[in-house]
Amino acid sequence: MSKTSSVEKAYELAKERYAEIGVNTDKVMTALKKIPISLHCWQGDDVGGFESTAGLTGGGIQATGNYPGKARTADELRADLDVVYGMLPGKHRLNLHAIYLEAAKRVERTDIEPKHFANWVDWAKGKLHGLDFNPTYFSHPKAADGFTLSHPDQGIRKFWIQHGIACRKIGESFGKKLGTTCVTNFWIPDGYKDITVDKKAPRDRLVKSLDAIFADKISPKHNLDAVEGKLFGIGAESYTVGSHDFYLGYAISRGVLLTLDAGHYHPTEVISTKLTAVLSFAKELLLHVSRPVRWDSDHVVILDDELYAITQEIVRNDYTNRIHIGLDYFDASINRVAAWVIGARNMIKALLAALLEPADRLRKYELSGDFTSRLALLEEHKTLPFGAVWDYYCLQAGVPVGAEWLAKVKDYEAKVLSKR
Ligand code: RNT
Ligand code: ZN
Repeated sequence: MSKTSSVEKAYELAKERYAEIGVNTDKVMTALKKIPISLHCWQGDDVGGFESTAGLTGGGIQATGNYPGKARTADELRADLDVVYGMLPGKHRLNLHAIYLEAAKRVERTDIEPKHFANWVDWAKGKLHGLDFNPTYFSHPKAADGFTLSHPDQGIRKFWIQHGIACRKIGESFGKKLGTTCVTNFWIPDGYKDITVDKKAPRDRLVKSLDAIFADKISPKHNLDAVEGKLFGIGAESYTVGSHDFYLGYAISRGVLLTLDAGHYHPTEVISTKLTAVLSFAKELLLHVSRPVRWDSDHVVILDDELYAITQEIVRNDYTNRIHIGLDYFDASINRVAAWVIGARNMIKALLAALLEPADRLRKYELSGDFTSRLALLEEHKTLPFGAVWDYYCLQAGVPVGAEWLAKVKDYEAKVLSKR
């Protein structure tokens, strides 16, 4: 039997099994096609960007590993991304950082403009990718002491406010040019390494800086702003100005999006449990799906319990229009293209698994107090032939089925990446 016909046959059988529990797999695949994932550009070059050759410095984040073949130019990064998107069923977005600009001469962060991202926009237009954006508040001399928007020095704060304003304009231009809303996400590293006496003043300054950045109204059709909190960073272990609680309050009071990064909480705290809580009050969320291993390590996203839990929460509560899904990890210890593909395919797979759930039935059991049936069905559901639906979904989309993609990435590595 050919691979194609065995995938089709397995799908027909799987379709019957899901129909038994009231799930229509064809409808599920149609729904899945409509959910874009925003791929993070920074997996391709260890968060280096093209502003200088220094690579990632400061910010309390770190890409570890020295696997050969990282992208050195925007053209190389786009070529790598084309390979990645070719392995993913569905149409997906790209999440850019300000340091991925293209300019003949160094442009200061306060002065960046849409024109510095023209090649990205042309590429995105041609390939039908939406674009998202991030100001870069690290890898810069003015961020070297670990403070940016909450810096005690007014001049430095002003510099970073200007950067934020410039970035929102770039986000707006993406939205306008591509006809799909750009989410511009603000994350800053500000914090202290050791016991902090005045935890209030930096937060007061951060509120003011953010308010100044967001003062100009931009149509939400073109650009949405998001703020991302975290618990700690390397060198900022004791105090983070932009903590979760800080940004939860900020986002809700100002009507901007809150970003939840899976690696930004205490080790046993998960973001999946927060979605319904935050969306009781906030309009929309941005997710940075990541995998923390003992710390905010940004490992490649795998199909683990938390990934399933995140997608179940999104699907069960019909949040696909209120939650923007982005990935955020950077592993430099394995083939970077493969790292992208593994994480992104897992994200889509987990969404598929969640869509295949007999949610109405489970809800009825819960409401009627039949917790026995709830648990029984949840457990039985885990071993239904979800892989057969996934394979068929890939086949239909014209992308590699199963581990077929790996040979293609190895081939690309031999022909392109290893020559860098
Ligand atoms: C850092 C944040 C932030 C970055 C990117 C590169 O802890 O997660 O989102 O990873 O901006
Ligand atoms: Zn993040």
